[in-house]
Amino acid sequence: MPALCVPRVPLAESPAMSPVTPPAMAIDLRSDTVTRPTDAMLDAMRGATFGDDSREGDPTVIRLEELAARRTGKEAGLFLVSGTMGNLVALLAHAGRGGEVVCEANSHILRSELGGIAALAGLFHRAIPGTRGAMDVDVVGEAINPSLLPNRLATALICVETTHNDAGGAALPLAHLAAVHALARAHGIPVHIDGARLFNAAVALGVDAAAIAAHGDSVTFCISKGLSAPVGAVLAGSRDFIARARAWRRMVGGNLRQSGMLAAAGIVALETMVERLADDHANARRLAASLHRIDPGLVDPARVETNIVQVATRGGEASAADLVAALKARGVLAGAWSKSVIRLVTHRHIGAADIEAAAAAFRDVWRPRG
Ligand code: TLP
Repeated sequence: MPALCVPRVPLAESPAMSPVTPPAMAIDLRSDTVTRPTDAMLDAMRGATFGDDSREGDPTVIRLEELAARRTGKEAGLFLVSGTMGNLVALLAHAGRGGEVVCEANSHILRSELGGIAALAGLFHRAIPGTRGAMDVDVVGEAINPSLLPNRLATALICVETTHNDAGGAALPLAHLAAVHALARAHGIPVHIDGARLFNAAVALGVDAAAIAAHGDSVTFCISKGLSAPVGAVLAGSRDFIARARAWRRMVGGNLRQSGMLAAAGIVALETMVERLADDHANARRLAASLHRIDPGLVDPARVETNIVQVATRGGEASAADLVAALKARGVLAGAWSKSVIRLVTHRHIGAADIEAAAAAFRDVWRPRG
């Protein structure tokens, strides 16, 4: 293993290190998915039930699904292994195997889910370019085709993503979500919200998650990102929709059995980890301000709304990938989002000192072009 990699398995042999102690080797800004469970989560997991989710049901999973439904203002919830499976099952339950889905062109569904929308859900998509992750509502209106024509598929679903990953963690304004939802409703088309970081969006907008989810017929959110649970996502929607989604989850191999242990961490995540996301957002703003001081072309601090900082490396001598390698050699793990963009994500294991150290490492490696 390279010296600076965070080990996948904590060094349990070392008596000084509890399973939740971060291996103090690197400042890991690759994603908030690297967050480890809290002690309270591990306690809850140890005490969890072992019912069979797909037979009589597991009481802890049922509690998580009910809690998630309440927090999103929906009738029912479904626990899944990942946000990607949540989106796939939502696509299938809304529109499976027929029709066209309107998506933002750089949405996670189109950019990072390996074409599951087509290969597995059997759906065609129409990509609409967004501004800060938000599709132009008039363009969405023009893209909608309410019913099947001899030469055009009917629009089966509209997807929106908030916070928007590729747009650097932008929280879509409520007015925008309301406008998309109203347009969709006028045509009888459902809206799915990919809210992998729904609670970051809620904290950034200063509203309850339900106020965002109200603008969709369904919503997925991840418990495994900034909320620190080890695994999982929840899909929420109407009771009928979730019953269909449960069947599709089984078909795609996502049926869960003794999953109370994972759900237990999710309950702690929802109950204790939402408000602290504001700290991650403040650290992201601090990081952006420090990088801006190094070179104003690197980051526009005004664009940092949540816990993601996108760093534009076009003005430097090195590619994003080379800079990521140079940062790694200085103990800072980052992700090359594209050839000329580095993504840095703040989370529970990143404190103010880490922000300063990361900015110092960046100052070391940054060589502006000519
Ligand atoms: N995003 C991951 C990577 O896949 C890029 C990350 O590190 O940010 N929707 C959105 C908006 C996401 O950002 C992600 C994960 C997902 C869905 C998928 O969630 P998982 O990883 O649980 O399948």
